[in-house]
Amino acid sequence: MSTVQCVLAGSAQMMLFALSLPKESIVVVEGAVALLDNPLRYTTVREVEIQVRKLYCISRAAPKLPISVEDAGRSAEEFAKAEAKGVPLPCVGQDTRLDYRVIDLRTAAGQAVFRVQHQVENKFREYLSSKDFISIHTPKLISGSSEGGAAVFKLEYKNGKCACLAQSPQLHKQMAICGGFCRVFEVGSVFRAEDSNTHRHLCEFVGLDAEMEIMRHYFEVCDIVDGLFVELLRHLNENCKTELEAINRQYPFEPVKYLESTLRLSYEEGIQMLKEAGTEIEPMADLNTEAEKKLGQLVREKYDTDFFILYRYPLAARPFYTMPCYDNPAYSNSFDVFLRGEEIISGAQRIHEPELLAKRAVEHGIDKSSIKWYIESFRYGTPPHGGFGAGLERVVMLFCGLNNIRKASCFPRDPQRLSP
Ligand code: ATP
Ligand code: AMO
Repeated sequence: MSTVQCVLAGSAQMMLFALSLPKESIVVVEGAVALLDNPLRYTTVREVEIQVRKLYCISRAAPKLPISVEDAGRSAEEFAKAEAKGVPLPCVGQDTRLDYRVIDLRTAAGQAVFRVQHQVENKFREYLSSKDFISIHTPKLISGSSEGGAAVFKLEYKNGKCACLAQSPQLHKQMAICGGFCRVFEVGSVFRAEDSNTHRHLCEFVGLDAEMEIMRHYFEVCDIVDGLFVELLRHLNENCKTELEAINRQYPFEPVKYLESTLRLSYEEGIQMLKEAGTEIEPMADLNTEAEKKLGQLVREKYDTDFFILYRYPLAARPFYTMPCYDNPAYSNSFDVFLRGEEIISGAQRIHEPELLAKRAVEHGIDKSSIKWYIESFRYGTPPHGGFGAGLERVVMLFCGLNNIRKASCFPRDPQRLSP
């Protein structure tokens, strides 16, 4: 989207008509394009203006809009200047923006965030396709929970049956491997009923998932993540300069620091770094948000990167389908990936042995009859395999340094919001 100045060069009647048009009305103009001697500071097309001879209104906006694009799109610099002058500008709150999302999305930053998101999704597909992954589509209505836990939306299905909205494509992406596809990926909706009123949790998000056969070690999955994300970060920096500038004007952020070969730290090394920095930490539990942030900060100081892989998590902190480490089953063949001190990806090798899988499901309190079809799939011969899942909105939020995942979702769904 770009902005160009239009100068009315027609009749007085046309001027009056133009003045009667409310802001945000859709018009078609006809006129001459003129080169400008003094490029305009306030338009994005700076070299030219249109001298309008004819003006047609295609869609008239309401005379009074609930929020204005100008207010919703003010830059951090404008706010700072107004503050310094002692006349603070009105600030459009997050909920108001989301209530009137179609107006909020018209701001330069609103447009830019979703163009970046488009690039992330495209790169994910393109990179994995180039590595022989094929795209699949798994069902979103399933008979049991795919990640375990209570965070699942249940609904009435047909013939007295109850269905769950898939919390991830986990079970079916693994079953695609059982089905003889060596490498698959999916871009699809994921539903989580968790009551997480945080800056980084949604009830519905877009999952970027992949699953692959592995030959020797689950680091083969980490290698794919590494190659994909290093290429993605480079691609976004090179190809989204205008978008990143627009976002930066409204929501200032530092560019992401990353290494050409992604840093891999073991969970134990991570815990050690946290302990040495004086953070109290339970060594065999998952990292809480605060510990993740702290570790991100320590890694940045020591290794000069905002992007790293933390592997070999305690088994107790991982879902039931995660493969325990062969040398010490208290740990697992799993990893998380962090960007600016927050998790953007989870991945692991999976258990491909049905008895162990059933045992682990029961230990996690999962009714194994609800996922019998999944466990049975491993009785017919399955290669060792692993994969990973990222949240599209979370990747965009953290890459762009946004403070809230709702800014990276066109129409976010959270525990409080089911519309627009
Ligand atoms: P994953 O599902 O892979 O773990 P995630 O980033 O959503 O991905 P969670 O396990 O949901 O991770 O949460 C990680 C941490 O985030 C938790 O340990 C907790 O500290 C914090 N967290 C999650 N939900 C909430 C919440 N509703 N309120 C406050 N903090 C939360
Ligand atoms: P996990 O539950 O960690 O793993 O989810 C994978 C990634 O999805 C994103 N994410 C979310 N984004 C927005 N709102 C949420 N409520 C939310 N929850 C998770 C995060 C997270 O890293 N099946 C495994 C993946 C795998 O092992 O292949 C899974 O779903 O970016």
